[in-house]
Amino acid sequence: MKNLQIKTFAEYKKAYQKSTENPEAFWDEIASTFTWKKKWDKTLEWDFRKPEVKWFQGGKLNITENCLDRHLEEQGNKTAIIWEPNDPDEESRYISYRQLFVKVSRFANVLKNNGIKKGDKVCLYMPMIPELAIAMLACARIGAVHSIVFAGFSSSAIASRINDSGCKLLITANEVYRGSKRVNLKDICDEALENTPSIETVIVYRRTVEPTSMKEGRDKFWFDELQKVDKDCAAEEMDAEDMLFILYTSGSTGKPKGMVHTTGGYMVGTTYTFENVFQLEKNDVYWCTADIGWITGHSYIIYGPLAAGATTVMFEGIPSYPDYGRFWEICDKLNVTHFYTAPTAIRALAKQSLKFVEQHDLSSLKVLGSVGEPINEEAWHWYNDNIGKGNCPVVDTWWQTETGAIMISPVAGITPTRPTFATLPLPGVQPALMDENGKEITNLHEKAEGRLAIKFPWPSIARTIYGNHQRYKEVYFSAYENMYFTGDGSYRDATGNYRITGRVDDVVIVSGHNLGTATIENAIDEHQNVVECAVVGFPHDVKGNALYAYVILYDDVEPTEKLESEIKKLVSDTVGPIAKPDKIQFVSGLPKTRSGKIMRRILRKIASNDTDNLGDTSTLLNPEIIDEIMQEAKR
Ligand code: 6R9
Repeated sequence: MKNLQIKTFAEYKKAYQKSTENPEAFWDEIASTFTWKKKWDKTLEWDFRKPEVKWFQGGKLNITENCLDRHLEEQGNKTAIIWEPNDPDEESRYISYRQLFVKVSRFANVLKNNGIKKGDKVCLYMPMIPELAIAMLACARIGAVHSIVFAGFSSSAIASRINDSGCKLLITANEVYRGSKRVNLKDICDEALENTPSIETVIVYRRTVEPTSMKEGRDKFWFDELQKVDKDCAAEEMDAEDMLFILYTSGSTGKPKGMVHTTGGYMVGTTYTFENVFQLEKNDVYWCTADIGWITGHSYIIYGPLAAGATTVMFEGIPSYPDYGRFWEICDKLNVTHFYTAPTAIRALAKQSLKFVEQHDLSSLKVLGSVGEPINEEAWHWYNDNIGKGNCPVVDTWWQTETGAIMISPVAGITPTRPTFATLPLPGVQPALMDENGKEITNLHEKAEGRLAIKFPWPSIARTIYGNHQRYKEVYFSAYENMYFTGDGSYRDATGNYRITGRVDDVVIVSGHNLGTATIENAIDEHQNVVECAVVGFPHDVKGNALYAYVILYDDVEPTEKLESEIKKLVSDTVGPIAKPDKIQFVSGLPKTRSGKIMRRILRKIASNDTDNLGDTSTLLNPEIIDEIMQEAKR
């Protein structure tokens, strides 16, 4: 694989050109560097109109043989995962490729022993501990499909995800440490399990010594189960297009979308982009601070880095505990060379005294990465100057759960960076900037703004929405003919560099988490005193965006602070604490179009205190409501 790493700007250009002139030959060469049980017959078959995308058809493989087995001979003793606990006084764990291989194989046997077979769905609701990595790879080893639910989500969010894909088994931990807090995950699972008939077995890892409530016949302890099996587990033969995992992401309707990723293309896409964007060398230590519950953790803590044979850090805690120097302390302690985080974390840390940075030696750092939302100019410079000391290229990587792998990004040290720009598409990625008439803006030498689409398939594109191919077609393939629509707006400069300007749909990114406003509205509507509501995002210094809820109450209900906190709690309980609105304004009506649609554009402007030009309000049914809302807006 290493021989396919781009090493100069000229090589980047050459690779890019080849990838557009002959995408099949380009990806064939890359795919050939992996371990396949049988080579594929056909590189690509696609039709975005159906939509259908198939890569490496007929190829047989197991992704864990690529992440584990193939490294054993040459670097079995190399550290695969360094685990850093929440509490700095607890010991770090170093797991070599050989140890990880044994642990994964053994736990794969636990899954088998509990009746899990190829194609079965397994839900993981776990803290950031090595057992999460082990469990996900164990699923992949036997061809079971993992569906990881971020361990900050509520019981009803877990239940709906389990039910959507019909998971048979749930893996969780008794508790999780998060800063100074301890959260009982098992209790949250138990609540979810009241409404999840498909779950037959629950496997519980004991993260703490606290007593755990266990249901006879259903709940089993991780360690007890390990005692029952041996350590050898042959890797299941998977078709390149067999499902590897489902990961739920917010959409603009209430129901989250279960994005389906398949085995071969996802492996090739994540590994190729990992190696090229970050440019790791042999003894480097790579740390991505994302949670494995999100796509960034799937692709760039686990699959990409392990397939590339890298050392990947997993951190259990949060950036502010025990103090705001924790990230930098870890970089210093573990000699981190590559550090990949989100703008929301950078902004939060940039607000603190510089002494938290200066106390630690950051000289091991070589490359910095950013992902999850647009990075503003100030945060970019703070990161570049204070963390990178001006010596580390900042790779601003644009991509999505749906794209599986990085799409637009600098190649560290090789292609130019530019503050707030994700810059150029990686080889294999053919972006298209679309104007308001739905036409592609083809002149690459003139600056332009529009919506971002992709013209040609890449190997790690999600293949469908689980159980709802029609929705997949509507959301991604109906905005523009024969193109994938990203949902993002973008600006392109006269040298072809892209800057992503943000979502153009009803998804708001709060602290790097994608939240569908419809899901939150549904939660608020559940309150007995609420008639109707509308939720929008507004700019926030640290979180990037925060949520503003406009709520209509029944006539006989007094708007009180108590009611406000009840509504916040309701959102927190049904969606998760990250979805709690910062501001709630009680209103007597919402601006609506004649067809009954809430005009969120106006509500967004009011929430952002940007009311000089509200745009065209002539199509409103009730324009008078705007003055009322503006006068009482919460600033
Ligand atoms: C990987 C990930 C996807 C959305 C995406 C866009 C935003 C991600 C970005 C970025 C500007 C970047 N986004 N990376 N915006 N610059 N470098 O975050 O996936 O959680 O599915 O979010 O995040 O709006 O459409 P996901």
